Amino acid sequence: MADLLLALDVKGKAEAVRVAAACAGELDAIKIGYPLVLSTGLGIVKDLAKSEIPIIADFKVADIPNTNSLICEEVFGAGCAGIITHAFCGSDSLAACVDASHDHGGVCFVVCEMSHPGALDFLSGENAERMARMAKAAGADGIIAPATRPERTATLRGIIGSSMKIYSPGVGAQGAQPEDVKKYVDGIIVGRAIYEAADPKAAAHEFRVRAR
Ligand code: U5P
Repeated sequence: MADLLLALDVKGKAEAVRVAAACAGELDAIKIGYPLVLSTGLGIVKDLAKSEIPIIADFKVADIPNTNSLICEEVFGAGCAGIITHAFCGSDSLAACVDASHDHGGVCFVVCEMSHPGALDFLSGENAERMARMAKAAGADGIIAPATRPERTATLRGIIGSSMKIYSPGVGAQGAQPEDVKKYVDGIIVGRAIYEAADPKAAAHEFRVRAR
């Protein structure tokens, strides 16, 4: 049984609020990222707070420790409940993100293996497994692993164990189905297949039921 996270990659406050309101009651969290925040500013977090579900900032943080901490301060100061970071900058950069998240009462998820085909160049295989081990050692709350490669997500689950969460993108527009990964993960992340649907609430409802 997996939660449903909406990847709200729309542009502008009006569209974001429209989709979030339409999906009310069907979502367990909303994931925001650069497309939305660059078009609206971080104030969008307060605008989405009416949804009364956690807002997770997918900023795939990838910098030196001090900069990572400063980014976390802004994200959690804006009202986000969680942040998604990269791990490839190394254990000190990752620790800065995890620690800053926890200092602000938030959670930190770590990208280990990405869902798109190009992930096979760097963000997969042994690199992903090393990053999963690093995420566990850093005390991260969870990892991001691909619904498009369920066998890889199963492998990463084996590395982190059951005490950390896995959120999994790639369901819908990228071709994966909820049934592919739901037994390995705590949440599926769905974007276009919900926010581009003629009836986003119905689409969200269907994904939520299928993820259960
Ligand atoms: N995302 C991925 N794959 C990853 C990590 C994150 O797709 O490995 C994010 C995308 O940035 C997007 C969402 O926000 O998950 C998937 O959207 P969609 O393909 O369902 O539209």
